[in-house]
Amino acid sequence: MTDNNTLNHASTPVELGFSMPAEFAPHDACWMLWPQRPDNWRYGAKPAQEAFVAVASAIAESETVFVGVNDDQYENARHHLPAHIRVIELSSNDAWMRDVGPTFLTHADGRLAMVDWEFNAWGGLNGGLYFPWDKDRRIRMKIAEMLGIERFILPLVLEGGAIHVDGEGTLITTEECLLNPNRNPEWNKADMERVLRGFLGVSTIIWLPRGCHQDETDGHVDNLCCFVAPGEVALTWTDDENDPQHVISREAREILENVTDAQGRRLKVHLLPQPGPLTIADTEASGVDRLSGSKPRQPGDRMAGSYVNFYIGNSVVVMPLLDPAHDNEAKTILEALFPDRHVIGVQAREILLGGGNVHCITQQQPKC
Ligand code: KQY
Repeated sequence: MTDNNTLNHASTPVELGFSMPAEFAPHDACWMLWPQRPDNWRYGAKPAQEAFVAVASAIAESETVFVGVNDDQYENARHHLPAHIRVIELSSNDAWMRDVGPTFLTHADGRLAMVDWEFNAWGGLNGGLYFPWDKDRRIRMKIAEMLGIERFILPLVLEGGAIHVDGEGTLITTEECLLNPNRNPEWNKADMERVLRGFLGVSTIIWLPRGCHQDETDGHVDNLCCFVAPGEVALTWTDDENDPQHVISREAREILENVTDAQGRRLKVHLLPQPGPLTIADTEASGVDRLSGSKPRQPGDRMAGSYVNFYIGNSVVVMPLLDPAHDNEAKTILEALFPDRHVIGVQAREILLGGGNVHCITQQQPKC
């Protein structure tokens, strides 16, 4: 296997024939991590572990699921996860595989590769969510070793949840995240577009201004908006003009309805109702250890709950259940958007309490 830093090479992954497929293209597997840190997950992560088991089990209905676990939790994870889920020792600082895992690339000749971005725990020492993040930074390299695939190293801070692609040349992201000074202060927008084109095989980049209100990732697009098919996106939505999310979703909708994608199509925008608004309860905040260097959880804080944060598997869609007042409506919409897949709702408030949701804790490995 080559340790291939393409910045020092003549060819980019795209020049070599690689590109990033859409999430709705066929998968070989899904990768996850096991939650355990008590300063992010309440009660020693026991309730979150139950939710992760439910997500892994739902995804495993249609693809192989690997769950990476720190050694001190290995036996516990192996005990709680069903036998057909592949539990491997893989050290991490937390459990956000979307962000610390590989961005996989495929080649028409059947090869799989990955982009290994830089990672700084969502903002480094300038607003990042924990310190250190050294184990997280080694995850992509270890997965490349396990799979024996090429790893294109790119020293651009980017988390997987910050981008969505349609596999036909279009990428969606947010300025709030990618252009945030706590990620890549030395990169301008044009530099960034150049490397995204060269590494992912996209030609059209749609920049939305901001992600969801109070999203602690600095506005990951995967909580706001995602592709559900070529030329079609889902967007989190509230009609309540007094809710700060309304203006964020409205400005995104205006952009999405007026852009042309890489194939020259106008996008069809499907609206998913926003759950809640959801806030952290006293009993939930009090279950989280207070340690210096990690983000405190305060009672009453608004959480960035969104039904857009779902995972598209081979024959399932795994969606977060977050609010009995809106869960059924959101599920019905997703069922109409994915008529060939079984939409499975998973109780996901415990994942949201940790700062993300189903999409953030999963990473698909495409079929080659
Ligand atoms: O939403 C994500 N992609 C990750 C959230 C990280 C939260 C860490 N507390």
